[in-house]
Amino acid sequence: QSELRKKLLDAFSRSEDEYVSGQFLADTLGCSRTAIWKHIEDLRKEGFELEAVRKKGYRITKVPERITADEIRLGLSTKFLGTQIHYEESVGSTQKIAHHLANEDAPEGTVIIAEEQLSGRGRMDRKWHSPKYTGVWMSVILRPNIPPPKAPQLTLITAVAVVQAIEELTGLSPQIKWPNDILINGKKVTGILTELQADADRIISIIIGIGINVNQQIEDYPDEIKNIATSLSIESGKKLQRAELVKLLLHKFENLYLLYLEKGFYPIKLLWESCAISIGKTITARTITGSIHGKALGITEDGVLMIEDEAGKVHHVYSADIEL
Ligand code: BT5
Repeated sequence: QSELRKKLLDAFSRSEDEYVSGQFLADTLGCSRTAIWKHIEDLRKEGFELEAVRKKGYRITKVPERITADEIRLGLSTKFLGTQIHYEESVGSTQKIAHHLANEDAPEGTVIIAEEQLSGRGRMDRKWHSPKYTGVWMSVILRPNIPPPKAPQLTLITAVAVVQAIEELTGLSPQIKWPNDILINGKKVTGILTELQADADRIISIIIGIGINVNQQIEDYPDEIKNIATSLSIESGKKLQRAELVKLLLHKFENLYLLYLEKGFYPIKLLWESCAISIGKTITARTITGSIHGKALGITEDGVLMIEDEAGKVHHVYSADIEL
């Protein structure tokens, strides 16, 4: 299949801006013209734009945008985040690769990014839908010198960075749903997955997975998430440059992370609270041990959610799914 794809793209490359006839393509690839039509449709699905003119043939008018390491490096203004970028067309999960690289002593700030994930994952082994060329599916390796119980703070730092990057790129105003969801108009546009490699008292590495829906349209979503998911393109009505978003995100993320290492969690907490939706509202938190219903008071200095139930008792919630 990839052999045929290469031949097809070579034929277009050689013809430069001229039309390439269906018959010529069929001869070159050694297949029928109907098969060529299917190949062309596949290219369209991958983001190529092609013009088809009767009697002349096909012409590529736009090649899809990519998020290769070079596209991200071009104009990247960070000090250490993204100095090492591993780019892949298709992977199981960028988290898995990141864990592997972290074990091989990859430096802090290493980024793994893929065009597609075949088994992208959320928390508790839930699935993360990561179709090709439409989103940002990436993992970042950090090695902060903080005690393991503080690791969940990194999820909140990441969430603020994602909000800032989306705001700057699109002018939209995303909101954070504790702990790891970013919503626009009540629908999920980003999920964050923070995983830890640690000893009892020391963090070896933190792997932060970030999935941002960028250019998907509603019909691209499977039924089970159609009503709960959205993308930046759906919300802004524009097609966006994913590499620009990644650069902005790495820049914002590095600034917040350095601020955190220098000044602690308090300044992050203030930023986080200013874009959180659940604070002050009555919510239900489903944890592994049961549900807590009450008013979300805010987060503690450690990033733990505080909920006051009807009897006035304040619960500290470390991990849960929130229903508003
Ligand atoms: C998350 O989990 O939201 C964390 C998602 C992290 C994804 C990134 S992508 C790069 C890195 N590599 C990975 O393999 N993962 C990370 P959770 O809070 O458990 O939410 C999962 C739920 O979100 C699913 O059960 C679906 O209901 C929903 N969902 C799945 N795919 C979605 C999508 N593309 N957009 C919005 N919602 C989605």
